[in-house]
Amino acid sequence: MTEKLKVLAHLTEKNKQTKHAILIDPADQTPDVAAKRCLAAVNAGSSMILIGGSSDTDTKNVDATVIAIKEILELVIWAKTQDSMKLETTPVPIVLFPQGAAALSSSADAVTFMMLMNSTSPRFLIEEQVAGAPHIKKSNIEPLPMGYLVCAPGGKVGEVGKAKLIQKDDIKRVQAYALTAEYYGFRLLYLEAGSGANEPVNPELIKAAREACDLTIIVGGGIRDGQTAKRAASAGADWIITGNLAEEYDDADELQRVLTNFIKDMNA
Ligand code: 1GP
Repeated sequence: MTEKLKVLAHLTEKNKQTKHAILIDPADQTPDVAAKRCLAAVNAGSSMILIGGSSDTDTKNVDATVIAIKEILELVIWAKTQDSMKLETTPVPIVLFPQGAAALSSSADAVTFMMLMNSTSPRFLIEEQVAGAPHIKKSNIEPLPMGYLVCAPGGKVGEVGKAKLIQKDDIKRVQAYALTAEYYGFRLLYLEAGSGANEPVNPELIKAAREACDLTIIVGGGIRDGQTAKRAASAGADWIITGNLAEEYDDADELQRVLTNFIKDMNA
């Protein structure tokens, strides 16, 4: 991913099919295990790897995880093409989804440069971003301008991020946030229910956001099967993120099968 804005173009590409991304929390698995899970996801058809977590991540474990994933994906590409000149990049971008400025890695392709729009704390609205921006510039990774909205139940990220949660029936509010995100110039809008949520984002909220703005809509939190993903996709999600799902599988072949079916069902 050497050209400017290449990852943003990949994320915002107009596509009838909803895409899947796997979220890896470096605090939950070793870099080696993370790399094997990512390989299974890419083989299953996932289109992006997100790296992040809301606690216990720092530059050291994020960096080690990104490097291990890059290595395993490059090896596979090399084995397929037998052409080391094509090793410059991996086709599936590795994107940081940081809890704050302290969890950045210069080895990634891009970073979601996000405002937790419904936070009540200046730290998540602007301060972490100001602290991280010079590091992003220095590492030459691509910033992806994103509005991040935590919806009920919200989980840990809602608590840590001091979010005034978007409730299931807050249709007008989610629309106002979606418009605000567009007017700020963000290109992506992430509707988050919280990792491990017992209920995903209400599809009605996704639909409302879709109608209110032209942004690329990303949805995650509590999505564990293709049917649930399909409901979010039909409501207007361009990307579906799953984190916990992959952590349930230690066997890479089994994970690949599960994710292959997930992606198939999502777009059925
Ligand atoms: C969390 O939306 C993601 O930021 C993924 O959530 O772990 O519940 O899939 P899950």
